[in-house]
Amino acid sequence: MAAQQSSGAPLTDNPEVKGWVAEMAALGKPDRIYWCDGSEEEKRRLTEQAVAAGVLIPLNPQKHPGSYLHRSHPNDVARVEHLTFICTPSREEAGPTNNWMSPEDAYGKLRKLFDGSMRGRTMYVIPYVMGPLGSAHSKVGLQLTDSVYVVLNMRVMTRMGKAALDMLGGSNDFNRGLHCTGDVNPERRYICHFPQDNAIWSFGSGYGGNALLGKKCLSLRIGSYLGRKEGWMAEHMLILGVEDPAGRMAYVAAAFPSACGKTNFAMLIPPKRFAGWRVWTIGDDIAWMRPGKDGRLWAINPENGYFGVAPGTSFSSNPNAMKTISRDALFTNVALTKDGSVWWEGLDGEVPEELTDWQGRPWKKGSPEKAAHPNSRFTAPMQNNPALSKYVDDPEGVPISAIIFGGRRSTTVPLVMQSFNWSHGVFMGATLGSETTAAAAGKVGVVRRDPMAMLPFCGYHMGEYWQHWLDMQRDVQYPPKIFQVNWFRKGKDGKFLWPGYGENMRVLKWIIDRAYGTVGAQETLLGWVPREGHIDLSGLDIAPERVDEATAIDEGEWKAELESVGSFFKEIGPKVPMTLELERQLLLSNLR
Ligand code: OXD
Ligand code: MN
Repeated sequence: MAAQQSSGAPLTDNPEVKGWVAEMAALGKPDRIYWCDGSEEEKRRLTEQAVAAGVLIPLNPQKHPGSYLHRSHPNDVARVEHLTFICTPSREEAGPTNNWMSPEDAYGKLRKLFDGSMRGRTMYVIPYVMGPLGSAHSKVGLQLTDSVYVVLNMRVMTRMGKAALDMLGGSNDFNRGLHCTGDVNPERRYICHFPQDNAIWSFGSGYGGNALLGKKCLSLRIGSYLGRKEGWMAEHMLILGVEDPAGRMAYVAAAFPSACGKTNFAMLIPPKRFAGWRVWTIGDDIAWMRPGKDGRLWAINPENGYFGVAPGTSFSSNPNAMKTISRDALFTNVALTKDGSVWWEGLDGEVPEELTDWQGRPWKKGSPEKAAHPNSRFTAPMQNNPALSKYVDDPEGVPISAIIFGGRRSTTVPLVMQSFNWSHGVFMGATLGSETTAAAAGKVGVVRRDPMAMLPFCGYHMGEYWQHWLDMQRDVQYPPKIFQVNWFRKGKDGKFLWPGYGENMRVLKWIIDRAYGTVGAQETLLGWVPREGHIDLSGLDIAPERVDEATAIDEGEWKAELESVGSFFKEIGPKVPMTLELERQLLLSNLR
């Protein structure tokens, strides 16, 4: 093994950890090994090195204290679902919605790529915890990487450093994550998950979801597998707390497909009408939920920061996010202004005359090309969020009263609907659909089914995952009530029927009141919906007919919907739980 630098001594005596790191170093053959301790001094030093190497560009310290810009390789700007594999002994375990490779093939292929791939580079050892330090519900991971950008991002997104090794102690129960940016060649890019080994090997990408292994890879793909094995749930959900003027708190978890406004919803600021109400953020992307001793479902956010989509984020869409990224933030692939500030499409104020675009090229106002990449991101510590819940580090998490599933649908799905019971709620989640961007072009978009918003993130067979959801009811005496929402329904005029953003508070309040059983609803063939007077509309400047239209149910549209769900179930195959197919048939048989 190559020489270590002075801070390269292992920070643990754990023989399993040391043995694995040595084995992986023998494969990658780095020049140096560096163990991250997570200290402030280390952050300063690594940031300086990243700036010197051109990996980070310092921003104007007056406008963006402690913040930096990173430009990724232009071919490496998003998650790569087609290069993401679940490597289980049989294809059947991965199921029809995942790419599959046998562990043998995957290890064989990747070993060749990793062999010598860190020559001339430093291999960073990142010990990290997903979830509050010391919580019995948290998981320890170790990520090895050749990327200082990854180290600095993992530092924000996880509880990282010596504390993780201390929490692990002498245990062998840790996720083994190996990452190498390689030469970012898409031909040699693989994100491989080995659920049975609690291992992730990621090669050829430096992008967030592919390279920050604690996030999608461990917290969702491996997490969902572990959750089924151990009796809990890893979900693509935000968690928020709603506090009423009397100080009563209710916690809600909500799943929306990527880029449907989860971060905005998690940081919602109630409108004027709701003076005295507060929404507190627990998490904006991932929830780990488990049955508590008191019979309720309890949730923690495994993450420690936000990795949010920049375009569209502004003081009008999400003031809390803007405050969160006002300092100590890392920006990836946004545009740069002349005075060292960041810019993206949808930011408040005038479009600057001139910018440097996300690829470092000069850009002029009016250019047909976007200045910031549409998937450009910010990474920011959750402690910066003015709406951060004080329970975010609570080792037990928070009790969930309601679960929400939401997609982007211009027709069919009403503003809000409550399920009849748990299994009907699971049906709502399993059949969640969202429109592709074709909808933005004015046409009715193509609906892609995205069950529980987990299509790209479920680490095993989708049918078994649904069964696991159904089975959880047995272990949760007081299950959360389940709802479906749709902020994106359009009227005949092609315009959105509901104003969204902060006004979603009105829907949230109905949801919470329903969970407590303190507000009315109308039973329909498809679920419970609010009727006139049930949703507080005071101070909202929209015609009541628009709200009626937003909450209406069209039987013809639903017949088509349930038939399309039938085709989707056929794609998933014989593992679709009988309960869900019966739910579908029951609803269908009720319609004329
Ligand atoms: C996503 C994300 O793509 O959270 O869902 O980054
Ligand atoms: Mn996400």
